[in-house]
Amino acid sequence: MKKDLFQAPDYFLMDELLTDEHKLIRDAAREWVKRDVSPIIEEACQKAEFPKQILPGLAEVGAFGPYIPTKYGGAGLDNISYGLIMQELERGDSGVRSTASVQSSLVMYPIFKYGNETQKMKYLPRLATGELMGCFGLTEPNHGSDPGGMTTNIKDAGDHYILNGAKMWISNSPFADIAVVWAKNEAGRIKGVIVERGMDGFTTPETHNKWSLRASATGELVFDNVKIPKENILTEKDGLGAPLGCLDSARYGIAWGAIGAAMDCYDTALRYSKERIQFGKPIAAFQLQQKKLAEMITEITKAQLLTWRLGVLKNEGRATTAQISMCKRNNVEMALNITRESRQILGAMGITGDYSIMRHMMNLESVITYEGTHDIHLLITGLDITGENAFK
Ligand code: TGC
Ligand code: FAD
Repeated sequence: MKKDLFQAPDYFLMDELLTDEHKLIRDAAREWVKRDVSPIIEEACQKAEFPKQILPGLAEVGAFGPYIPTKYGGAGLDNISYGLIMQELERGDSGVRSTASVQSSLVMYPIFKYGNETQKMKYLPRLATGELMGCFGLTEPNHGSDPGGMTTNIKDAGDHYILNGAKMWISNSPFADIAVVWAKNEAGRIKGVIVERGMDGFTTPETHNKWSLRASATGELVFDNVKIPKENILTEKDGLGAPLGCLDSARYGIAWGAIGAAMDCYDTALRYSKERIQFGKPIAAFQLQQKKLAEMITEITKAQLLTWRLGVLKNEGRATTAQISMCKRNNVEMALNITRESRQILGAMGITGDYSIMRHMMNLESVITYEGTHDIHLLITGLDITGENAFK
């Protein structure tokens, strides 16, 4: 992997919309990615290994629970700061952002929102430092887009519950210390359960042979009569709306993250096009290459503006599920298109690990599927504007 020369595109002077604190937080994450992620990420990806050594750094840049109050160990930041951190992490690699998204939005968020005070004090401070790592189990082998059909279940056994079932495609599962798992009770009501590594009957087999998100660990969660203490059930909210509420927060982070991946590819392609000489001049001087680059910066700029506005709405408590869906869907597709165009600008070099583009492209094939597929987000918009439910 070449030296990380990244320079962030800011065509519409978006920096002027950020506070000094936002810029400080973003720049710290950007510098950390350059120093500690870029030099090691290509090898981790080639070896299909999650680089665990980056966990303390992720905690230091505030990537674990940025918006969780300081009382519980979080950084107490606003939603734009959270988004900017996700943008910078995904600029490095979607898998790095994934680890932080899961920890923040899918593990800390449900404990913060739906847990009682004892649960918050027990888990959140240690999740914020990365001493404890978590994962989120919603998807099952037979229920992906339709999580409401889940069959994982808990049964009341007096002073504890018994958990049975299996979750699949779970980020961080192979090394997570705890899992926030969604399961139905006898009445068919979905409950949040905190499962701890070491509980009898709980295993986390790793999923191998991925061509995407290779630097992120993915696995299953298997529950075979796992005895769950009653104090491990999230008490403050249940029903499908509870896990879906967490997804709003994670999808918001992904919307920002995808911009990071797109910016990295654009910046790489722009630099390459100025240096690569064919037919006696830089390829940047050919109209066809300029078309690609000009369209890329236009799409990045549109996404930056859309996403910043979403962040403002989220800070005001006004961002809707449908707005978040539109933004996630738009930005991930935009980023994937940019990986493909920028890969072409690099010619054959674009397929090598000397540059980050192909890795971003493969990663984004997961990002466009997880946290709601591209189709599901379109249908969420469709339902919102027409009032007609086309899911079922
Ligand atoms: P539906 O009938 O629409 O809703 C059921 C109940 O939930 C409420 N609700 C929400 N509540 C809070 N926030 C939201 N965003 C909500 N969306 C819906 C809704 O009001 C209802 O409440 P109630 O009280 O009436 O019961 O549910 P449905 O079964 O029709 O499904 C709708 C659909 C398809 C949109 C939804 O299920 C969906 O989003 N499917 C996609 C599944 C998905 O995104 N899975 C992601 C798994 S986690 C993951 O991928 C992590 S990757 C992480 C990484 O590595 O970065
Ligand atoms: P399916 O739901 O089977 O969909 C297959 C196709 O059918 C898709 O194109 C979809 O758009 C389409 N489709 C489905 N329903 C409809 C409909 N009603 N109308 C039109 N088209 C439809 N899950 C977790 O719980 N936790 C995690 O940490 C997690 N991490 C992940 C990490 C990776 C690397 C990946 C790839 C996935 C992860 N997931 C995780 C799972 C992810 O959320 C699901 O893959 C996703 O929700 C889609 O489910 P599925 O793969 O079962 O596809």
